[in-house]
Amino acid sequence: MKLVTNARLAGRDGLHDIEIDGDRFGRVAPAGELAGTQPAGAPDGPGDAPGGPADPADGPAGASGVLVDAAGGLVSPPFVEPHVHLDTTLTAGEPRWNASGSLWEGIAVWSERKADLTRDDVASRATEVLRWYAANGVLHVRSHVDVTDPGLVALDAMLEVRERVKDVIGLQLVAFPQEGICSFENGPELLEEAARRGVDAVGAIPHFEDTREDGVRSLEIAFDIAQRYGLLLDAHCDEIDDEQSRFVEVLATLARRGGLRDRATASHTTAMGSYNGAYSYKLQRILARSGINLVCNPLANLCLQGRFDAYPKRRGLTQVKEMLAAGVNVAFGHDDVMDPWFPLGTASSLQVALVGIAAAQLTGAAEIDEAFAMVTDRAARVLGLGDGYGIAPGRPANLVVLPASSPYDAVRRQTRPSHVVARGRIVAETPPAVTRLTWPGRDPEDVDFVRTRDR
Ligand code: 17E
Ligand code: FE2
Repeated sequence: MKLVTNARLAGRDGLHDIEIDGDRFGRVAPAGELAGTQPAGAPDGPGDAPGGPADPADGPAGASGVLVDAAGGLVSPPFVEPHVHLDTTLTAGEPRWNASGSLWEGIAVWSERKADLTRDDVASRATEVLRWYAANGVLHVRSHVDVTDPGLVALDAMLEVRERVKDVIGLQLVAFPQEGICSFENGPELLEEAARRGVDAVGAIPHFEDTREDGVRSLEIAFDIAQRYGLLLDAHCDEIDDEQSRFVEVLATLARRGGLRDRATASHTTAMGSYNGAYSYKLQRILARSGINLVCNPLANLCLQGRFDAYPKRRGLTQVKEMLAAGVNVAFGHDDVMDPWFPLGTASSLQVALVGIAAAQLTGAAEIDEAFAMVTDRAARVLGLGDGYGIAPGRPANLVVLPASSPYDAVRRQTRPSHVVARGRIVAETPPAVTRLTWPGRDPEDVDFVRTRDR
């Protein structure tokens, strides 16, 4: 039995100790109450760096060992990435830069790059970014994989990667028909072959199909495959600044009538940024009744959308605030790390949350907490993790220790986790960064961006 001690937990007063029994959580109790532990001296303040792993020589003899002393830092279930493309990652500029910055040019550039794919190329880029995710405390990742490739090269590579990383990261794969289902040669057959080879979810891209009818048909095909193979569904849906792109109502209705409900997700849904008030209101009800999830990808879509507008230029994002208020589960995703659609990123969920807050205007105190939930609990719901997620007895022992006093503080100061624990083992450690300020005429002092009053 090991312990994470002196943890600040969201929604609970005071500090707690958390038992870890092998790769599972045991009991959670107020600090010092579990057998063999001692309450640490009161931590000095929220900005203090957590200390652990404790020197074994410090531990009480014969008692449970301290795996990490969180020293009053925020301990959270790990971050969850609900939407990224790991087969395209780290290809920005190959074979050429996306000069217009539009989604459409991105798809054309990727189509050129796709011709050169090998299994090693895909696996090594995806693995590198998964290392970044783990270092940032993101231990569950849903990746789309382009299956509009007669050789399914990326798919086979990603199936192998999913197996190789499973001791640290739970990776879900979505068969994503980037160039269409109905509008691509053998599109339906490739999608079904991907289901047969073992993806977790089926995708679609109705707004990219040649006709509106093909768009509807493509969703019917995707739902049919998902249902026959017992898979989740996650479609790129209405990723266009066209107020007439309304496939999300079709997706939600198929999910409700077919019973897939919260096992279905509509990603991007950027046309919502252009819907009129009357239709938006009607849509809120359709989506809430269906139980589907939405994933908004603010980094990518703030950049991709509005490219064909003069001023005023539209934003092109999911109606995050309104859909949350209507009771729809909405999460924030990264979408891209350095590829033809978005050239930046370090696979950090806190960076996504910060940009999401600015993009969706989630600036109320409760809304900032909600944005943190959108890269943790809400994203876990998108993946359908159920009791495979969260700090509670019997669940997989995955957590992050953030040197922060609250989710608000973690988002604002963009604190990387001091410790990441996966399946009961420490897999990443980040020592605190210290900036020394030497103001002319004053003694040097350290600046950690914690508000003096919060110390
Ligand atoms: N493909 C697509 O259709 N949309 C995106 N945002 C990305 C790939 C990243
Ligand atoms: Fe995407």
